Amino acid sequence: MFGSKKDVKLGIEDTINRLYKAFKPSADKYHYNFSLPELTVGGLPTIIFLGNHSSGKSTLINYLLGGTQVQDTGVAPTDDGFTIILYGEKDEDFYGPAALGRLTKEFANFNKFGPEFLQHLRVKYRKSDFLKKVNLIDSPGMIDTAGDNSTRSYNFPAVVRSFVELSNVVFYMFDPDKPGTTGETVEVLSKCLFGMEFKLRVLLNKCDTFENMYDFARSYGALCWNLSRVLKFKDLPKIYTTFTPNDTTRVSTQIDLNWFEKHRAELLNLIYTAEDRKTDSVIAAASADFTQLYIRVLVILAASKKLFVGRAKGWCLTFLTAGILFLLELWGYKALTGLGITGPFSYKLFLFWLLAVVLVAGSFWIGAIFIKLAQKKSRARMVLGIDKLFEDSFAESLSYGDRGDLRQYWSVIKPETILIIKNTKHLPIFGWGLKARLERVIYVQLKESMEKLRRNAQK
Ligand SMILES: Nc1nc2c(ncn2[C@@H]2O[C@H](COP(=O)(O)OP(=O)(O)OP(=O)(O)O)[C@@H](O)[C@H]2O)c(=O)[nH]1
Ligand SMILES: [Mg+2]
Repeated sequence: MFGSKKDVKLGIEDTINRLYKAFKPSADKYHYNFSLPELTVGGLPTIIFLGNHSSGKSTLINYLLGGTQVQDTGVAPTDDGFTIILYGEKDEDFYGPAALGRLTKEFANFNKFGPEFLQHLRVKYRKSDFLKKVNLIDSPGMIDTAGDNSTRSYNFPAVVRSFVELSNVVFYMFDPDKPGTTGETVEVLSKCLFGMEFKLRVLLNKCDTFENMYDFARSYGALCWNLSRVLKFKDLPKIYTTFTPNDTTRVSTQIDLNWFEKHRAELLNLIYTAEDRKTDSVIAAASADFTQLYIRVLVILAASKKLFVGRAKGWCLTFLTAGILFLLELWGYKALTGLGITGPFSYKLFLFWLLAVVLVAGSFWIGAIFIKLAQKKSRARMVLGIDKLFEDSFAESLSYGDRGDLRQYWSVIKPETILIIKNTKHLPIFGWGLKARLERVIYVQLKESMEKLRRNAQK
C-alpha cells in the first residue's frame, strides 16, 4: 500500500496516531494523559534548543533564520520562557493561552502545566524559508537551582520533558564558562531525557572565545567529565564544538577556527535532515507513552486486586458472623421456648425474627464500617509501599536487568499514581485484556514500525 520512503513514514505516523486514538478511552480510565495526545501526520520536525543561560541558543536560532533578530540575545539571562518559532506568511507573535491556541494537537496537554507556565509561552510566526523545513523552540537558560524549583513558578523539569518528547532533535548547548555545572542542567540532563537519548546532540558553543588549544582541551574535558556524571547512557553523546559567527568573530579570535566551522557545517546538515529522523522520534515518544500507560495499568490493577481481596475477606467474615449470630439465636430460642420457628404467629416468634433482623443487619452494618476503615488503611499502606507494588508487578522484567528504563518511567508516573490509589473510589478491577493489548502495541507493533523504518532507510 505504501510505496515511497515518505509514504512508509506517513503510514507509520498514521498507525501511531490511530493507536493514540484507540487507547484514549482506556488511558482516561486510568487517568493517564498521553504526552502526545495526537500526531500531526506529515507535520514538520521540531528542534529544541536547551542549555545554560547565555550559552548562545537565541543567537544560533537568529543565525539559522538568516541573521534576523527574531530572538533577543544578551549576556545576562535573556529568555525566561519557551518560544516556538513557526513558518507564517506574516510576522506575528502570540503570548500565553493565545499562543497555545495556535499550536498543533501535539501541544494539547500543555495547559496542564498551569497558567504560570502559559505566561512563559510564546509563539512567533516568521516568513523564513528555513521554517518551511523545521519548527524551532527556544528555551529559557538553565540556572543554579538544583533540587528546588523555587525560582520558576511552574514545574520546569516536567515542561522540559514534554517539550523533549515532542521534539525530534534536542540540542543541549554549553559554553566554555559553564561546561555542564549549573544545577538545572544537571537536573534536566539526569531526569528529563531518558528514553529520548538518541535525540540529544551536545554543543560546546562559543569556541571562538578560546585563547589556545590548551584552553579548549580543558573546557572539553570538563564538559565530558560533567556529562559522564549525570548522563546514564552507555555512550557519550556526540559533542559538536562550534560557534555562531558574527562580524567581529574572526578579528577577535586567537585560535584556528576551521575545525569548528566544519563542525558547524555538520550541525547544519543535521538540522536540514531532521525530517529524516522525525518518524523514529515519534515511535520513541509513542513507546514511552504506551510503556508508562502499561505500568500505570499494572500497578493500579495490582492495587485494586489487593483491595478487592481485602473487601472479599471482609464480606466473608461479615456473612460468617451474621450466620453464627443467627444460629446462636436460634439455638437459644429453641432451648428457652422449646418451639420451632415455622409455627403459627406468636409474639415470641415475632420477637425472634425481630432480633434476628437486628443481629443480621447490625452485623452487616458493623461489617461495612470495618471494611471501609480497613480499605482506607490498606490504601494508605499501599501508598507507603507503592514501590513494592511496582517492583512486584514487574519482578520478572526487572530481575533480568534489561528493562532498567522501567524504573525511570515509573518515577515519572508515580506521584500521580499515588494520588489515584489514594483518592479514586472505584479503581478498575478487570484490565487483563487491556494489558495484553498494550503488550502487543509495545512489544510488537511499535517494534515492527521501528524495523520497517530501518529497512526503509536502507532502501
Ligand atoms: N563569542 C561568541 N559569543 C556568542 C556566541 N553565541 C552567542 N554569543 C553571545 O553570547 C551572549 C548570549 O547569547 P544568547 O543567544 O542571548 O544566549 P541564550 O542561550 O539565548 O541565553 P538565555 O536566553 O539567557 O538563556 C550574547 O551576547 C551573544 O552575542 C558565540 O558563538 N561566540
Ligand atoms: Mg535566549
